Amino acid sequence: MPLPEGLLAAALAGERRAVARLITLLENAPSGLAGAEEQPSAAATAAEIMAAIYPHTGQAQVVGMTGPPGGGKSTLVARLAAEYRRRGLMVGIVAVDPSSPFSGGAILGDRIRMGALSGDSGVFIRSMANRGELGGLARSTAGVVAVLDACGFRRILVETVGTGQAEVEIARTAHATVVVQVPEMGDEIQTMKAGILEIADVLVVNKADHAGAARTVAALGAMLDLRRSVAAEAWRPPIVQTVATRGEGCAELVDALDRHAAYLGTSGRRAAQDEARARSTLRGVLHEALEEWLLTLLGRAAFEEAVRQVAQRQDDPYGMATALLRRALQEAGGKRPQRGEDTA
Ligand SMILES: Nc1nc2c(ncn2[C@@H]2O[C@H](COP(=O)(O)OP(=O)(O)OP(=O)(O)O)[C@@H](O)[C@H]2O)c(=O)[nH]1
Ligand SMILES: [Mg+2]
Repeated sequence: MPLPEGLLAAALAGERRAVARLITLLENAPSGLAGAEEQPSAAATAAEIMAAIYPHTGQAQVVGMTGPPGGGKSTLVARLAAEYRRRGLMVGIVAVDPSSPFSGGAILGDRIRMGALSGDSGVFIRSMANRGELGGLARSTAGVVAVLDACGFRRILVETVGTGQAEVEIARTAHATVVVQVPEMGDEIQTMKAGILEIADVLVVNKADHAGAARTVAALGAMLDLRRSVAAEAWRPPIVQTVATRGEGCAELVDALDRHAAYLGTSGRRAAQDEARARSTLRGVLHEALEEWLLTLLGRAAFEEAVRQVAQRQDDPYGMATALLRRALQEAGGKRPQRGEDTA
């Protein structure tokens, strides 16, 4: 069943209730991919929703915000959103919470922290729990971002705790990644995973009202110089000091992000990024489509049996995958095409 016309129109016009409903619909929708089991569902499929919204996407600047727990990401996101609002832009905020069973409290905390924005119809806030499934996280985050993009939110801020894998996923979704650090982590910075600097387009030293901010800025700068002496890069991530609780440095942060966006455009990086994102999304959907097609044709029980046989080493994963694909092709065709038959 196609998406209700009224809902789509209201969401595209940026009406928050409709946007929220569209996101929920997308999250709970059957995939609707070709070959997937026909579900007697009254709801629109993810495929239908995507087909409706995708032509409207591509306008938003998506900014990932990552860093250690308690570093001030949520406070900063709220202030950044306020700064964007001052500049007349609609802002979407997606808070991804990685700690599954205990996420309720943290999400509630973020809601309260961002409370000042909740009366503003130009701001949309969505918290999502990462249930530990990285693929799922990436897919649903990308889905929410796509809806917000289509619905006119020109800046989308995605907050995630720096736990290693999650922020790499965010970096894949975002146009820019802001890595938040706090002062008095001198030793930790030395041992900080190189990966986190790799993904930083802008570095923030938040809680700059605390002692040691200058030392942290210097340490980060030294690390950037070290990296640049190894690999020549056109963009040197600027280091912005902020006091998120007071909103200090937020205009500078927005300016730095604008400069980065301009750099992406003029350097051609933006086009390359768009292509990389399209590639990874398409691969993800194809993967999902192929798996659904296979499970629909063979049945889940057959798949579970295959899993059991691989686990018990009666077959290897490649051999089993080949066997499953062959059987699915056979089922799909009703019969196996004989060699030369299709060329006759
Ligand atoms: N002194 C000071 N405190 C700050 C600053 N920014 C944030 N805080 C405080 O730091 C605490 C954590 O802030 P949050 O914004 O929740 O940090 P977070 O990184 O979102 O935390 P998690 O999402 O739980 O990882 C709160 O008590 C904030 O008020 C700052 O610039 N200076
Ligand atoms: Mg937070």
